[in-house]
Amino acid sequence: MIRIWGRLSSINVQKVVWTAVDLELDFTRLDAGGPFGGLDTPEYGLLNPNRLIPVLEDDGFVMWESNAIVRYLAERYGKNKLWIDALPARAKADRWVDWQATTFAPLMMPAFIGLVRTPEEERNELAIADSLAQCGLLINILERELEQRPFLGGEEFSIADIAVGAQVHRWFHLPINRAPSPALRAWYDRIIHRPGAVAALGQPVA
Ligand SMILES: N[C@@H](CCC(=O)N[C@@H](CS)C(=O)NCC(=O)O)C(=O)O
Repeated sequence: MIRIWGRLSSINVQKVVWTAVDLELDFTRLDAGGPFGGLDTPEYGLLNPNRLIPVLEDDGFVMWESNAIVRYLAERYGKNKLWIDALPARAKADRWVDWQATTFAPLMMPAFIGLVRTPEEERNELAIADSLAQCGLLINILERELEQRPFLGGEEFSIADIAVGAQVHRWFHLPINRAPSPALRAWYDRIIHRPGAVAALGQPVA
């Protein structure tokens, strides 16, 4: 039995849910974190000593760290689907999964928290502007990449598109004016109607 712990408003939970649904896995998601709480119990501490979401339980095998979970699910259940077997193609796709977590997510965090989760009168406008400027540079990188190929990993949809797709979903839902990025928008339109994306990202961005 597969269980995914975590509220669906978390991007890290969204990536895992998107992966599980696209792999057609039978799983249960349990709300935890944010308003649902539950991360400070002794039981949860045994699942994830960091007391963060998501956590995956797969028949007694416990995993935390969202992108590691995405890789695990894709390799275990997604051969010839979301998982690219051959190197170096896999490595080229895989770098985008790390890029989402180490570069894109932290740089977007001040803009996302500021514009989506903070009342207007409490916003740090300088931090938001800086974050948006940095994100603009990353969006240009994605635009150049997606002018050349349909998906981040090449010709096929892969976990690279899931990780970066969940982040780009947030970008397109920030209440800002955006410079046009037609290749990125076309890619987003290609991936956003997949069952996993609908299940993971179908609720309002919050
Ligand atoms: N690097 C970790 C980060 C996990 C993380 O920061 N999770 C946040 C939600 S996105 C969390 O658990 N926050 C506490 C809460 O939701 O109560 C991962 O990718 O899994």
